[in-house]
Parts: sequence; C-alpha cells; structure tokens
Amino acid sequence: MKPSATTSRREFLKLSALSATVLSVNSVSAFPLTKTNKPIVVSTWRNPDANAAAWKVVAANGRALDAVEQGARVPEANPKDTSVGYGGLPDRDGCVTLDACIMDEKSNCGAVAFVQGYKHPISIARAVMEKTPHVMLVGKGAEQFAASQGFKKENLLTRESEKAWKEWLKKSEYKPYHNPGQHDTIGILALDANGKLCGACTTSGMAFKMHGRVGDSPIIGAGLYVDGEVGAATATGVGEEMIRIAGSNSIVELMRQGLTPQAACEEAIKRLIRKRGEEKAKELSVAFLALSVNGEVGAYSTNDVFEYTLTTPDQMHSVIRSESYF
Ligand code: SD4
Repeated sequence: MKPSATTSRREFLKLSALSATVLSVNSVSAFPLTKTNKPIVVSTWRNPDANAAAWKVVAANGRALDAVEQGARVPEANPKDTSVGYGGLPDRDGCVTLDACIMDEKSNCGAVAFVQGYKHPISIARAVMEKTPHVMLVGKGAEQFAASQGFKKENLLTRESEKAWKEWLKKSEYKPYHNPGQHDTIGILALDANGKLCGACTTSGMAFKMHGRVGDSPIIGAGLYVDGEVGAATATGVGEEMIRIAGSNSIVELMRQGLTPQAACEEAIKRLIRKRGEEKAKELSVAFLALSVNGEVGAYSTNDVFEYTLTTPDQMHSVIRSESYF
C-alpha cells in the first residue's frame, strides 16, 4: 500500500468546514474527525514481530500504551537486532548504552537515556512516567531507579557485537556510522479500538558513538511525539538532525494545522534538508513516520532506504517502502 495521498490545504479547509458540522459539541479538537481506520499499529523498519506483539494487545481491545510497550520489547530482546536493546552495538568504549521513551494520548511521557545493563529501557521509561513525578532519568540514576523497580541487571554485549566493536577498534575511526542497511531503531505508534493514540521509541543509538552520547530517540518531541487529539510521529536515523528541528513535534504541529501525516513528514524532511543543504543532507539518513488520530499513515525519508511495518484490520504486518527526497 502506498502512503495516503497528500491533502491540499484547500481540500483540508473544505473538509474542516464539513467536519465542523458533524463534530460533537463537546469536542475541543480543531482536528477534523473523519472515519477512523482502527485499531492500527505502525512501526519503523521491518518489524513484523513487534507489530504482532502490539496487535495482540489492540486486537483484544487493549490499550495502545500496552501495545507500543509490548511491541518495543520485541527488538529490545532480540540479540540479532544490533541497534536496539540486547545485542545493540556498543559505543566506542565497548559499552552498550540504551535510550527510550514512551508517550500516551494525554501527553504523559517517560524517558530514559544512557542506561546500561537493562534490556528493556522502554519499560523503565514507562515506570518513570507512571511512578515518578518526572519525565526523564539518565545514566546511573536511571539504573538505580530500574533496580528499585525490580528490573533485572544483565550483560547486553553479545559475542557478535563485541567482535564488531573489536574490529572497529583496529582503525578506531570516529565516524559514528549510520549505515542505512544496518540500523533499525524502533519507533512504534498505535491507535487502539477506543481511539487512544500512543507511541514508543527505543534504541542503542549510533554504533561506536562517544561514551555519553544521546540521540533523538529518548527526547520527547525529537524521536517521538504524541498528541491524542491530533496524531503521533516518530523518527529514525541520525538523531542529531531530528533534535535540531524538533522533528516529531514539528510533524504533529503541522498535522494540527491541517497537513496529512504524509505531507507533514515531507515538510519535516525538507526543512532539515533546507538547513543542511542538499550536498550534506545526502549523507544523512533520516526518516519520519506519522499516524493521525484518524488512522492515516505517512512516511518520508532523506534517502531511499526507509521502510515501515503497518498492521490494520485489513493488513497484517505489511512492510511498505517509504518515499524519499533523494
Ligand atoms: C540515534 N536515531 O541514536 C537513533 C539511531 C537510529 O536506527 O535511528 N538508528 O540517533
């Protein structure tokens, strides 16, 4: 399935006028509520198992929040996935450091960054959201909190990841790489049968990064943003670029102004390219994925490598190639 066609501003205004007449008087949302295709789960890259875990929750009338957490835990536990959780490639000092965040339909959110020794940062992020008055814990503090919540401490560096790091050490070239064929940070968005929209994002970040480097993935507004009245967006790729334009938040705000998720993702990528210039941007792999509260999906990336996995009542875990600028 191709992403839905871009709705022009004029079409949107027409639609808004129409929708305004059918909106409930109690509704405070300016967003046009058209027919919703739900439940729906969408995740970055080829992640059918993650979508299946999330789908199990929403198909049983469960909460989108549980769905995105369960979905994110799948690649976190998979040692073959070298950019998320257990088996994630380490930083240049050989340490696996993880980042994650989660956000619900009421904009409650939790995040952890630079966490070592815990396989499921997404669940720690959820605990930060639900059990502390804070949004984000990092490093040792996040690890202490995880221990206090009963999370199990484990070694996350697999033999394969250690081997890759030792290979990298031979030249120790500091180019925290973002090989398009070799990354699959998961951002996962779900709209449940009750119309609740939630998202999660989890990663081990860029391979062989500086010790202490944190990317976009745990930053609310950069790697993930959800507004339960409008839509949600998530990102993958060179995190510094998404942070620079507050990418996921920008997409949701563009959707609030009437752009489709597709048009909003395209505008965010173009904004980033305008700032960087085409020459430099060609080297940057960045992709956005968005879901509106109406169940429309959009995706767009700088280069032609991005794909995402979509699950709806009619489509079980379809992997779809995103359109791209280059
Ligand atoms: C980061 N955005 O840490 C992440 C990396 C990524 O697939 O998406 N990898 O910058």
